[in-house]
Amino acid sequence: DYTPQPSDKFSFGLWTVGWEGVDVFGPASRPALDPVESTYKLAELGAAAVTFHDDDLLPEEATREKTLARFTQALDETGIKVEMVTTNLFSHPVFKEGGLTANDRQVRRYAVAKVLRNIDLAASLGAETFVLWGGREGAEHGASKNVPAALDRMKESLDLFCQYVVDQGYTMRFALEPKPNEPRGDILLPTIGHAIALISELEHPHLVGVNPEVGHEEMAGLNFAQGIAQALWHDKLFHVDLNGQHGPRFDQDLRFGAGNLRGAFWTVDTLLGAGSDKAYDGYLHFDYKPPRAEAVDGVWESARACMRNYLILRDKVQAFRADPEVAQALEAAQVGDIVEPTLTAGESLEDLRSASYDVVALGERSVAMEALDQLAMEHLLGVR
Ligand code: GLT
Ligand code: MN
Ligand code: MN
Repeated sequence: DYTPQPSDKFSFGLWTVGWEGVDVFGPASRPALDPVESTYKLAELGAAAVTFHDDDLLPEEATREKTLARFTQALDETGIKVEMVTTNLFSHPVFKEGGLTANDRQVRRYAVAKVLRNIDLAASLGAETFVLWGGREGAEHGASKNVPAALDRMKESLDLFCQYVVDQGYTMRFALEPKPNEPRGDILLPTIGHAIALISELEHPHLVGVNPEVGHEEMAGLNFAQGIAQALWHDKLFHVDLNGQHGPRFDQDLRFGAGNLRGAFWTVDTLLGAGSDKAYDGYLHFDYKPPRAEAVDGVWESARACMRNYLILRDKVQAFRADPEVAQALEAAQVGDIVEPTLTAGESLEDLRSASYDVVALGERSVAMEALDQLAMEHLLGVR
């Protein structure tokens, strides 16, 4: 059966189940949940870890110590880990024009201070990853943001955070979360590729990777599985936000498996290594929103479903990869041949240039990829 176990390493943002359904057209449709109670509930459902923004768990100074004590007690009692912590640099109006890259210098300094305080908290709870999602880092107007200077400020902040972690002897790593738009009209570091390119300009690039979210790449019309495959190739897939999305529209944050189901199949396949040696071994973190129409029962049903859908898809993917007919189809499609270098060691370019190529025959060759894909489809549809 598809009952999640802590060894599956499922993790949930406390803001996910805690979303009250506030949207641009209406107020909350559900009561606020106590994040400590949610931690017990997620443990009961089989999750291994939780994650949070400073403001999700500790919204005010007056109750900070008391809530932290209750929260750490919940961690002790359930065995739940805090694998990742992140900072809210987007809700308060102070961040309306950005946090780390706001034009206003005071805002930027306040944002850096808010992150630093939260890094200390993350370290004290043993979090391995610190996510930075820059939802307000961007613009609506062409002239309103000097993009190169904003990227300088992004780099400056990340360099400060990395140096701080090194100086404190913390072991956590940072993960940048790309998103193309929403809430800003256009957000800086809109895709996995943009984020990885920025990381290569940092002072401590080995401490910074990405936290791609399924829906965010799909909002940009991109293939999530291919995106995380490239992140894995760069050794930059430090974390992942799993959810569902129906193509390019507003950020839907559906439960994992909803929306683009075929995409979810290839996402799980890629996380498992897609038959190669580059697999993801971090936490499987769900960042979704239980639909506003649901009451509290639907919140827990959707959380359970995220994990269940992952386990079902893991089963399907493993069956696909173990199927002897799939092995033959992969062979027929020459999928394995691509690992062979185009120029053999010791060969010269002249060897390659002077060889003769039967271009007509090569142009007419079978690639047998529909047959391969149909096998995947049939595994997914449950008829194999
Ligand atoms: C916010 C956003 C998510 C990010 C979170 C981390 S906050 O809910 O929509 O995609 O992962 O800051
Ligand atoms: Mn999202
Ligand atoms: Mn996310």
